[in-house]
Amino acid sequence: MQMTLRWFGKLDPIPLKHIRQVPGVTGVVTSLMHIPAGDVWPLAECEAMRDEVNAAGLAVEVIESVNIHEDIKLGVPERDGWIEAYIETLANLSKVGVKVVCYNFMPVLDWARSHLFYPLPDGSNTMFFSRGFIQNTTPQALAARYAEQSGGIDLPGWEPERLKDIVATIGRYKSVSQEQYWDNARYFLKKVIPHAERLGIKMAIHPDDPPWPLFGLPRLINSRDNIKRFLELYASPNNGLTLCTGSLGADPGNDIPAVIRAFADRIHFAHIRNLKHLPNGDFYESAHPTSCGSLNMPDIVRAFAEAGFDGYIRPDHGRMVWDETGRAGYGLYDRAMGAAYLTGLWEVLKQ
Ligand code: CS2
Ligand code: MN
Repeated sequence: MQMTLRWFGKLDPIPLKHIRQVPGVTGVVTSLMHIPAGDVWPLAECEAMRDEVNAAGLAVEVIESVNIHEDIKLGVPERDGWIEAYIETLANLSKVGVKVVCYNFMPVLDWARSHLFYPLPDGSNTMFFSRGFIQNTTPQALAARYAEQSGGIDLPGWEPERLKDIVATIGRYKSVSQEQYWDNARYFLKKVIPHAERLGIKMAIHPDDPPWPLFGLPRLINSRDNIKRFLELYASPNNGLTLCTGSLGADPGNDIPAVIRAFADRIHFAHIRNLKHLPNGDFYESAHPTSCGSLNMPDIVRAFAEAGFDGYIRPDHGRMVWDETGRAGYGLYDRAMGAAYLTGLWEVLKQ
């Protein structure tokens, strides 16, 4: 297991030297956030990213995310050009030593929450998902709410350039059925995975967050059966999974340790965090320890340890504690506590 922390490059208020001081963390997971989804990541920028991270004494072997252009997900003829660009980005990343690329196949929107900084009784705040709120809002209203609440920091997956045509883009999905969406994923994998194999890059799809449909858009990666179906679309170790406990775990019906055991050889990257289910189906992102949320963390880490997992792990979203401010879910302190907690569990469970 290699412990990492997500870092948003030049847009991140947290310096690499602070990440380096988190015990057990040997690398960062990062991306070139300023490049619009679909455009090629120039080699020189990939090299500069690697050099900056390495100079801080950290590795950069995982990218999260290389986002997929909407035309690929929609399955329109223009997709072939975007797929070629995607492969070029993978080639450039392989040249700077990247081993795993995390990505998602969610239409239009990446993750969604009703509240970015929901206050908890202990004085910290965290991301919250209210089903009622989301049912009664629109994607534009949600985007505006995030823009207002996020303190001027771009949120991953909610970058302004992706959102400016949000209504029109969602409209384009009206003609895409769930089955057509599966076909579009298969088309992407068929073109891209042979190159990933050639380049030594493991592709690791991130589950849909939350794992149920939003705003009538199709969903793929939300359950054990659908993960199986996705991995079978292209049988190759390079067509793999990011196991995100917080995303899959928002549905109490998902048995996370069982999912880990079922697909261990295809899991290349893990986001491990806890969340708290509320009786009405709402949830919030809790601190990592088992006592704080609804997921059993030792059971999850044990499933990885028993499978001989040697991929990358990161704590996922954290709360904001100790008056820290910054990017929702991505402050330093709570994620550092999460990393230390997970490292401790791993030490014990590997014995
Ligand atoms: C998620 C996503 O883990 C996360 O922060 O909420 O933003 C995730 O990074 C992407 O879906 C991966 O492509
Ligand atoms: Mn995640």
